[in-house]
Amino acid sequence: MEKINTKKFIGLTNDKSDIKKCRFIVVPIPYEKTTSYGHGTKFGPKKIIEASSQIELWDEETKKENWLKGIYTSSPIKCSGSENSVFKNIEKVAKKYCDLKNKIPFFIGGEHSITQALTKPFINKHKNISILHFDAHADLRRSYEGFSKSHACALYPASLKCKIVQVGIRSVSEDEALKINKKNVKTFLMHENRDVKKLIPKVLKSLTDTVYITIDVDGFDPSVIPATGTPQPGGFMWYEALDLFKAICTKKSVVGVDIVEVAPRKFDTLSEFNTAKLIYRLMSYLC
Ligand SMILES: [Mn+2]
Repeated sequence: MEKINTKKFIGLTNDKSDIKKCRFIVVPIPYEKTTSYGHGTKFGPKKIIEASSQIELWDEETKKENWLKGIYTSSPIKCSGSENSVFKNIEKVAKKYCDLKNKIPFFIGGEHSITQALTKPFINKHKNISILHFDAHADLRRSYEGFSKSHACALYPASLKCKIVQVGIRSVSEDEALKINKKNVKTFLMHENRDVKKLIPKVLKSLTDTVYITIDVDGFDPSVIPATGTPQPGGFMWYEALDLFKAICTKKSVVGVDIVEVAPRKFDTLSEFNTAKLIYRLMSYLC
């Protein structure tokens, strides 16, 4: 194959990146407006895709060349203009890919607020969908710093419509504490669920059969992915998270994935490379 096109995920340039033949669609969404502490998530998609060209195409865990299933990388979604118009456009693009048969889109942020728009078409299409929410933060606020379309409110709208299963959570406001483990929201607080082997069956039981996965990279321990806007100590280590994701990807029907909140830093490629490797590994589990 030809190498390297740093604008396409894992540098694919041949017919394996044809949208008609591909199993996976990578959609860059460089949206950033409401980050409240560290900034730079709008550079996440570009840096993650650049870093992905350094991944070995033969996946050492699944022992396969999973890129052969085809990975199409779309051009980045335009994120300039009013918040409302950007969110409408993100929803429109998500619906387009949600409606394609036998393809799994991977949306790469950008800040977590985009999940509000991304999940809408999936919730509308799949009656019995649930969302796996991997994050340090509960993200269940109705609004934050005057914004309802805020990274801190990423899961609030979806929580009114479908089951949300939260893992990695270790930062919750008093108001959010009233919402966790009530109604649609099942929350596995990190400090109470330190043994991932015990956690996995509980998470599988809580999820429905059709699952959308939203991954805020701050769900990982900061030693795994340090470059993120609102870090919290004590998250998932690499293999703990992979064990969890592998169980979900192989036992559930995963219809869409988003990965958000990488805020790349100068002189550090760890976060974007590890995120790119995570995306390719999830694709491998889903093959
Ligand atoms: Mn978070």
